[in-house]
Amino acid sequence: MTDRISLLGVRARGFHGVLADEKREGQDFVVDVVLHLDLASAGATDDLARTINYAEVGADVVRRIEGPSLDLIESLAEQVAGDALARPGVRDVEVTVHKPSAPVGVPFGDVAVTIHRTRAVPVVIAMGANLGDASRTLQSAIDDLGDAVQSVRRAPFVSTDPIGGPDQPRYTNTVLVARTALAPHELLAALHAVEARHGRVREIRWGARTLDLDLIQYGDPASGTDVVSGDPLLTLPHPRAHERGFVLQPWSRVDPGAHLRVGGRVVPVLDLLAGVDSSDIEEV
Ligand code: A4P
Ligand code: MG
Repeated sequence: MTDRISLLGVRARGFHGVLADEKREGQDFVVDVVLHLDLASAGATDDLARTINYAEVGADVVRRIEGPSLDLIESLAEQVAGDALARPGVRDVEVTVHKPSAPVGVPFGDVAVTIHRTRAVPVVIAMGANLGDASRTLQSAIDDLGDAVQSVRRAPFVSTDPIGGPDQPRYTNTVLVARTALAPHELLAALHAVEARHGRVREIRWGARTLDLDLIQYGDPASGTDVVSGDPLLTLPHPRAHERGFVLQPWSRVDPGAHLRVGGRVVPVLDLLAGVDSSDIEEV
């Protein structure tokens, strides 16, 4: 993706530096921020709500420059990058902090640090299949996810009784914990594309399928950074995950400390698992 918003040369007075003089007298800092995000829908709709308001980014930067004194401009750059990545849709950010009056001891034009940070949101994906060579399909689906996810860890494959739907073969299920730079709807689109590649058809609800990929959770409920959505096209967290042994059991194997938001509560996945019947679940 090449779309970006650049806000260059934001200047304010701050008190950052290692020397006592710098902390007392202060000096000007100049910050450049380059945000990488998808601007297509803002461009097509002319709607400010679908992009990032650069005035707000500028105000964040000034707040950080004028904020509590730091020793290093590296730390200031980290704070600015963290603020930018917390804005919806921002995948990547490049921040340069200039300190043109730094005590360098020789004549110089500018001194600056530049950092590049990528959003890496923790996500949980449940996988299921009960037609064809299910384990093989699941393994190749993980490979097909490609750049959509990073740092992927997979639970053991489990064989499970079908829940709901018509008479159908047992399922093979697993769970992935990973990180993504994609927005929730972009990640769901990537999951649907992988399902389609493996011949998924949607005819009967809860019917047999070559591959099912569900987004269980986006963000971390333990730190309150998870996305909660009642949108039927993408409900988060997944509305049935908390009662499904075929999700909870493998999830707890790959991440025993995991939590899931259930209504207003954030509950350890191991506690949820203890409350469901998982006697049908066998590792394969
Ligand atoms: N959708 C909304 N929220 C989400 C989400 N968080 N993740 C929408 C994924 N999709 C979400 O899904 C239907 C629509 O839900 C999608 O178009 C999407 O926009 P689907 O995958 O076409 O249909 P589905 O999987 O049949 O329905 P659903 O409601 O996701 O079913 P469940 O609850 O996932 O159950 N038994 C065993 N043992 N193992 C299984 O894996 N799976 C199911 C499916 C039933 N029984 C099972 C298993
Ligand atoms: Mg599904």
